Amino acid sequence: MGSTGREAEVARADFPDGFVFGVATSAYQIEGARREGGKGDNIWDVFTEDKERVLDRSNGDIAVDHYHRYREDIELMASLGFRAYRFSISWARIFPDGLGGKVNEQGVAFYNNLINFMIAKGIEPYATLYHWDLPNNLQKTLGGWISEKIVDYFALYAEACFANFGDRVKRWITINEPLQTSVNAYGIGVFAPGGCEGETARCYLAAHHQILAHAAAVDVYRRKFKAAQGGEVGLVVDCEWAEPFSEKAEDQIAAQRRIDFQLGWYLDPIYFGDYPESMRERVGNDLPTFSEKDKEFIRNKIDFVGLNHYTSRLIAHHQNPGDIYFYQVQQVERIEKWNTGQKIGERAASEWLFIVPWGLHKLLNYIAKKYDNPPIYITENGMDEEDDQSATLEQALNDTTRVGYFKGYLASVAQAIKDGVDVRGYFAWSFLDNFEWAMGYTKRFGIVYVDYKNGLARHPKASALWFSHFLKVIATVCIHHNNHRCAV
Ligand code: GBH
Repeated sequence: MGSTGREAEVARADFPDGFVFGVATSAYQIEGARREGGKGDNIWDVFTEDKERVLDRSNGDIAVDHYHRYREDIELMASLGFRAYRFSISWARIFPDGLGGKVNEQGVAFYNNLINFMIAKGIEPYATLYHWDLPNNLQKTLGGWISEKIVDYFALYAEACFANFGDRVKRWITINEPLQTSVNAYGIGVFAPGGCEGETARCYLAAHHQILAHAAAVDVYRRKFKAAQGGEVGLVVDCEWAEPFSEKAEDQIAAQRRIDFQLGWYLDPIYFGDYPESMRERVGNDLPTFSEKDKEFIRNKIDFVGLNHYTSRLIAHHQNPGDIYFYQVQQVERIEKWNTGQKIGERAASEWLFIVPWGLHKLLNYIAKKYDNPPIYITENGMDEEDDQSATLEQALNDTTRVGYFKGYLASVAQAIKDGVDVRGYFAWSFLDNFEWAMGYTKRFGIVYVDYKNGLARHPKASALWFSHFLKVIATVCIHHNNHRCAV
């Protein structure tokens, strides 16, 4: 299928020797074991107790049971040829009440086992500290990311992780997609802890404190761990490419504004010391201000940009857009088709996900130009299919559209590298089918199929096998030519 008509061709040799290929997951989406190992409740545990919150009324209590099956999962990952794994640490396993008083040794032991096993199998750990699963106690007692106090609690948690795992983990990500926590969690409320309709200021506060918390964690790392451990700390932002709907100046400006409200919101403060001007203009007093001290503190507190990217949209200027206040503030309209009726790309299962490989090429060039060519890791990229209860296993494993998706997007990354963009790695989302937040288990993002009806058995899909082939071709060639540059 594929949106470009003809499928892109791409090979491992189109990427530099040291380029990292991995897969990504997050704790709440795969681990399960909600009440095991001394873990405390997090906001998703509590949010999903209200069955109406999730499309299939499910939750992550068991998820895909990775907590008990991590060895099998890592072995499969290694056998497919992946050499890096981006996973997230569950805050409430380390500090069950979030307060940072005393680490939960069982939680530390779980991640020690996971990391040690990974390394034994030749897989480099990329650890995310926060992928949306805030200890519920911090929500209950402080209001979570709405409170400025969260910054100190996050720094304590980050420090505990650096201290316990940093001898082996050299690539850290502080926060996954702060945009989603701001807009979908504290703003609109489709994600935990659930929002508060009408109180738009909440989402800007949640963003503000995430930026400060990120910087505080990087600060701890640089002061106390960097010299001995020698690792790097980045932030993962998510951004769609915003393609102007027309040549009209107002559409061009709207598309830029859309990127400001997704990417600039988080990266501008860190690289330039303040929010984008377009946000200040539109949001006004709801947008918090950074003190001079804050500005100084957050400036350049980042070693690499992690980019989660899935899709692109046509963006037009709009005077009176739809019903969601966040877009009212932006005053942009997101469109799926050009005037010709041609769609921007085929749709995946999720309503928001169109297959637009060229959008990634444009976005990577945009980031390089805007932020002075920082090191970039693509920390998530992928697509989903519907959980089809009537499909046979054989049909479910034959994910040819996803193979086309990866080929197209990887070719786009290779092109950006040729343009001079400093992209260092790529992680497919996701290794396993998993709990897709408000969509529950109705959407499957995995390159490995999880059979929910038969003991959660894992079966690699065609895309996993395609990746395996893609990754191993060069290894064979290198060994053959005894080319030391390629020897890993
Ligand atoms: C990523 O977010 C997440 O990091 C990851 O955990 C997740 O599994 C993956 O995407 C796939 O979704 O239509 O109102 O439900 C990507 C950004 C944020 C895009 C939520 C889609 C859906 C909002 N996504 N958004 S809604």
